[in-house]
Amino acid sequence: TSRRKFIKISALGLGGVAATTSALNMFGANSYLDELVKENVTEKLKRTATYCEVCFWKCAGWTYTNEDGAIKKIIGNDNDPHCYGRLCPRGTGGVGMYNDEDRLKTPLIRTTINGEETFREASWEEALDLIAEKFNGIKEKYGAESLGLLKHGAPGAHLEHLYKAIGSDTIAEPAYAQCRGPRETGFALTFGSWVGSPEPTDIRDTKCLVLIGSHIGENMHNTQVQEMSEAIDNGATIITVDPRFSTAASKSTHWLAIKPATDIALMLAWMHVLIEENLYDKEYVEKYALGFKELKEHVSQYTPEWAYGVTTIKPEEIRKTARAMAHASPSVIVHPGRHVTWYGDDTQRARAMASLNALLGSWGRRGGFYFKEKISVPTFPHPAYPHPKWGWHDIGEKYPLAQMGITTEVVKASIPNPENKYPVKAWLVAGTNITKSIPNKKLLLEAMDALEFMVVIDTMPMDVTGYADVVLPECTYLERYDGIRSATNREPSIAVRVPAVPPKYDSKPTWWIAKQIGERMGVGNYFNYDDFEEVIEWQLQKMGTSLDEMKKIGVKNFPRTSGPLYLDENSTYEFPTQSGKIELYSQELKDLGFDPMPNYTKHPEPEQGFYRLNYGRAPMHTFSRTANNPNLNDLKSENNLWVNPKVARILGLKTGQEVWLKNQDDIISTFSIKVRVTERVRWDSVYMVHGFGHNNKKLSRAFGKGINDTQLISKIAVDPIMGGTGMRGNFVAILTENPHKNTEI
Ligand code: MGD
Ligand code: SF4
Repeated sequence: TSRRKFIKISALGLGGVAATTSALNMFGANSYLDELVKENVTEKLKRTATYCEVCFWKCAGWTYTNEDGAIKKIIGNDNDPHCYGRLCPRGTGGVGMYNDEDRLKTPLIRTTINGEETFREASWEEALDLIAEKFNGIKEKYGAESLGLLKHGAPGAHLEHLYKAIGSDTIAEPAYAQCRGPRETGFALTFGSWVGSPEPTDIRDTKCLVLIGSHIGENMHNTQVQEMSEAIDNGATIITVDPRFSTAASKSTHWLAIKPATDIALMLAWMHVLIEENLYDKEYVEKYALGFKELKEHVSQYTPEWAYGVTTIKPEEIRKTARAMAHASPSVIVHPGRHVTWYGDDTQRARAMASLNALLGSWGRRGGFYFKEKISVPTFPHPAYPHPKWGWHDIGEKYPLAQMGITTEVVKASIPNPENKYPVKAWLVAGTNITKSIPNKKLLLEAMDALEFMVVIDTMPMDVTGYADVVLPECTYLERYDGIRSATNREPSIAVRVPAVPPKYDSKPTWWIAKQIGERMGVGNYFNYDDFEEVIEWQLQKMGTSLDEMKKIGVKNFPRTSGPLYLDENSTYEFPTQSGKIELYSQELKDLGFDPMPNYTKHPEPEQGFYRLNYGRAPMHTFSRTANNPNLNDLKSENNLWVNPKVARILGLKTGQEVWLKNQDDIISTFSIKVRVTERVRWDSVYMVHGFGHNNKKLSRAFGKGINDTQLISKIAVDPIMGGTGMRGNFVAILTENPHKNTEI
């Protein structure tokens, strides 16, 4: 049998199955949230500074604990530009991560008992010794480069430091090739600058916000949602392009129910109208842009009438919306989106968005995109890192403009192949549930099966832990110090994360785990501290503050030093591109053999009886990480399948009915999902929220609830420019009979 057999529940050491009476009743989110609203005892509670880890907006907040050390609530920090004093429902419910009784409690080591693979509990000493021994063995045999790191979130930074100290740069995270990679590459090609997070969108001052598949409101990025609501109150025009009537669409002046996979066609037509009707920002384009003539010529053929045939959006609607954008220019934002790996031509779609913004003169303008700034955190002294012989860059060399590691390429490099120059032999997976976030599970399983060693660091017994040789329980963000948060914004700011309570069970912070492994691997000199508190204290002192001060204020704002927030119209500005100008025509792409300006390509369409599988977010959940959170699970415990009434009629489906899905490659969903019949989705697609359908029975609330979209994403359109994995070209048929009737799951 396979070494990497998924360990389900048989795990001996895990013992004591959680009582099902559960935290759900005692600590249900509704009653809990109500309690928070009513409770007004803040003065009696102690507050501790933190920043949130429930999603990656990293809002700063305060954790309130009572005299018994129990966490009573988490609220936003008023001085934080990431949240303006208000957390989203997930951030408020973050305490559920701490209280979840299903949490990983001790280190676990894979073992075989009576021919069955299982986990046994282990001490930290034993688990860390084993990791160091195996990692050192792989390092000696193949080189440190063969140690791969797949990470996401705060634990990643500590492990990146460990990896670089050992001599490996084989690092990747799904936040690039499965998320925002194409937009970073596309915008960098055009404006010379990443969009980054939080996006430098000046939404609060905008007069027109254009959302192309970006469902702000369901996608709960705190300040964006707050600023969008402010913009709506101020009378901004909102244009939403989405095949689904999203929450954002319901708040919009214009909802363009575009045929899926045709967005580039719409943007080419919009550019056509802006240029043909002389509505673009001539002065700005002349002063700052390169390649306008070529772009004008390129889009001259893409009339709204042509785009109508492709997108199903009426020509007058295309003209009207283009004029609305021009009317608001330059206080207009064609939002770059966030999860943008859709159809494989995603960098080009991002280029089209960037070019539209350039024509509208919105980059560097009030109500458009501001010039972001952050403050750099000094590096705590350590010896220079060794130079790896190869790393993520070489593994992804097929994709010339990849700017970060490509998870799927690391996966491929882990499957033995004599021609592979960059063999990866072990993985450390931290803060990412890769079996739910990286598509093409077949390939992923093949890779995990071939690995010589796999370690997972997580707070929860997520699906990915079932494939590990060693599982290490990290304590939650409320129980640990972490790196200083310094992100780009209008003004620079920093925030600290300080433990509000000691770690529950036998869990530990990743900074400690990294140091322990480092010491055991002979690179202890890179971890010259006993406690991470010392690192933060040293850095804060260098930044003119102190841990004491930061514990009191949580967030410190700094004045800008890089220049004004917007373009100074009286002076010249050099964009950080190769040419110093905004590149409407990209010589760099041309030289690499790609289209220098975006083109529309037709993408496959579902066959009879199949529907495009579209997926997105719910405001109370983040990917797969929150599904078992007692507070958030209580708000939404499973996903639904949105089905158009026309489809429901043909198939005889009713709201609430349980169905299964089969995709174009005959992959059948393990679990079922309940139908929601709604006009809000087009007849050619179905929709579900990502992150449900968990396979690990240890997740007492989330196991088997809803369908996991990733399972059905077996067909991937890879972006040839940067290696992103387009995931929206999968089609599903709806099964009304249980296909697993006689099988045990
Ligand atoms: P999560 O699914 O939330 O995100 O993908 P992931 O990074 O895999 O998994 C996070 C994991 O981190 C969980 O196992 C959680 O328990 C663990 N965790 C939470 N807090 C901590 C902590 O403090 N320490 C440690 N060690 N672990 C912690 C996200 C990725 O997925 C992204 S960014 C996007 S945009 C894509 N979205 C997406 C999609 O919409 N649909 C499909 N099908 N796939 C997608 N993949 C991508
Ligand atoms: Fe936490 Fe919500 Fe902020 Fe994300 S947006 S960091 S979940 S409070």
